[in-house]
Amino acid sequence: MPKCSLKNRILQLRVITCIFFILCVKAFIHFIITYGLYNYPHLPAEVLETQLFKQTTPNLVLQKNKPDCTYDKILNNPTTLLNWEVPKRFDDFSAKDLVNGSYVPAHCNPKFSVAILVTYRNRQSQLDIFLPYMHNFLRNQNIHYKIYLIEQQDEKLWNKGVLYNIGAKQAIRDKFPCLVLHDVDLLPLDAANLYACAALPRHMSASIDKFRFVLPYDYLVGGVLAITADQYVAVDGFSNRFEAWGGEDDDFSARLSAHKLDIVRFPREMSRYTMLVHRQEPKNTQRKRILSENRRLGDKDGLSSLPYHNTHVKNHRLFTLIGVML
Ligand code: NGS
Repeated sequence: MPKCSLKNRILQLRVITCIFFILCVKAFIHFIITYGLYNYPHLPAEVLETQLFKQTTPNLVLQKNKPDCTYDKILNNPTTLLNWEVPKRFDDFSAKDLVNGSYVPAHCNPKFSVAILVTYRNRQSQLDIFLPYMHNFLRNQNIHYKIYLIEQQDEKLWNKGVLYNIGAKQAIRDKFPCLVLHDVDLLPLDAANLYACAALPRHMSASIDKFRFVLPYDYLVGGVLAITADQYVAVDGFSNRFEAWGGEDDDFSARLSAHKLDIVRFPREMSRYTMLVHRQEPKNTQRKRILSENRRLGDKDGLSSLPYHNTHVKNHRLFTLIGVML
């Protein structure tokens, strides 16, 4: 009897050791995977400025008596905000120098014109933070920019792809060479995160506090993406087929990859964002099916086949509103 219980105890110990060993291996594999994405591949810090797409709108009058704006100080600015310091940066706000959501630096001629496209519905409390915060952030960057708020004004299912296509059409009509597609719940934390396009599509929100500052997967383009107007047109914009939450950004990523437009990112210390809390929107249960159908069909739906929608444009001091009825 005592012999048997010793045998049992040894057996038990082996089982516990085995479980412990398996858990350790699992934790190690998880660490390796997330470590890889924590230190995701990015453009080398020294060449960032050379990789940027320097172009302004043709209707921006550059003045001979002013110097060209410079960007090296901004790109090398180590200032970063901790997420709990965020309220300090929107409570203190003046709309100085803003016209219809746009801003042109007064003391120098900018090298970038950027249209910031924000798709939106029913998130007033986030918008009240986003607009002052972003204007405070962007007015420090020596860029010409304009914020477009593309609001879905009906109760139909949310369609972010259609809203982006409508916003992009307007920004391209206004001759913006660079588009930044921006979620309303994301705020940049690093002063060095210059809002400009690169030679290739640039995923800007690589490091979000909600994901413990880890990039969830390497082909993610959701959140904040800077893309030139020409590239947006070349991939035929977003699919118009994704309703409710999810999938449209992965489909856009597949379009980029089909056009051999690799995604680039800035280093992690320049790409941190905080996400404002909100409820999870209802998910599109069909998103995986549409994703795979779109891959089979090719780019037959997108910017060029955007169905007619009733839209109106209205200027506000902090943004230009594009109201959309789907
Ligand atoms: C993926 C979604 C994307 C989404 C990403 C991050 O799973 O649309 O999560 O979402 N793709 C599909 O569902 C196929 S987030 O947690 O930031 O809301 O952008």
